[in-house]
Amino acid sequence: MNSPDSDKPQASQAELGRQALGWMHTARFLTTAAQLHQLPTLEVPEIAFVGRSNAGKSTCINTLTQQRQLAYASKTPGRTQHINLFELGPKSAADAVLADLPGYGYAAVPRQDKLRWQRVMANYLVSRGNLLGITLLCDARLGLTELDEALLEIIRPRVEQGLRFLILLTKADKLNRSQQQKALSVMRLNAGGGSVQMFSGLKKTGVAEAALQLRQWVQEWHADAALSDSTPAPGP
Ligand SMILES: Nc1nc2c(ncn2[C@@H]2O[C@H](COP(=O)(O)OP(=O)(O)OP(=O)(O)O)[C@@H](O)[C@H]2O)c(=O)[nH]1
Ligand SMILES: [Mg+2]
Repeated sequence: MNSPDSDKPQASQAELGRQALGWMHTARFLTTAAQLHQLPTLEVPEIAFVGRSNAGKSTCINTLTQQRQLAYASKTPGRTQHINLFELGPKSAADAVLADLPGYGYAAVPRQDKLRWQRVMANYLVSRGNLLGITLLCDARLGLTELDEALLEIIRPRVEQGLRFLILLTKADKLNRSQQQKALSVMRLNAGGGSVQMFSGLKKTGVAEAALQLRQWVQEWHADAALSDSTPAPGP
């Protein structure tokens, strides 16, 4: 049976993509933290960008938000050394936060720092209360590396409990069409059913799709929150 809403004109996918990009463009710097306990406790849902050093996390955030220098992207691996938070939504009523995390696997980082950072990151992924979803960025030419797989193991229990999860294969511009298809198929097989898509900050591939996906997660979160606010507490 049709719902009454089905008579309303549906916004086209392109229009929804534009709305999602408009929302992304509201991003502004919130805060930075070297350690977990320095992060503010937030009520709004948070989406973390994780992946190997140099995978393109900061570039992805700049591309999605259409801001050239919001997150610090650099040719030198290991540039992002703090957790940087960016707020989205109306100025006086932020509705989501993006978290740019330092990358892992950069060989030139001293062993002690590497271990310290791996601990911070594992703790973040396991314990961050408002974490809604994770965007894992992998260089499309490299696919999943051992460290990415270690990360997948850390987050598996939370994904099973409903944590959203998206893999972006970055630097798609470095691959031709058939190489892209192959990289997608291999990753979909390895990711065991999770969403996987191509992304290029250079060619702007997959930008609206990724923005739409993240916006959908956040809209679902807010719809669930509104529902649980309006549901009366169970009686005695
Ligand atoms: N060709 C191409 N280069 C890219 C793309 N995205 C990022 N890069 C380049 O890759 C390098 C690393 O990008 P970043 O965005 O700083 O990577 P990151 O994952 O934030 O790195 P860390 O902060 O070290 O963990 C830079 O030289 C970027 O210009 C892309 O889509 N295409
Ligand atoms: Mg970075």
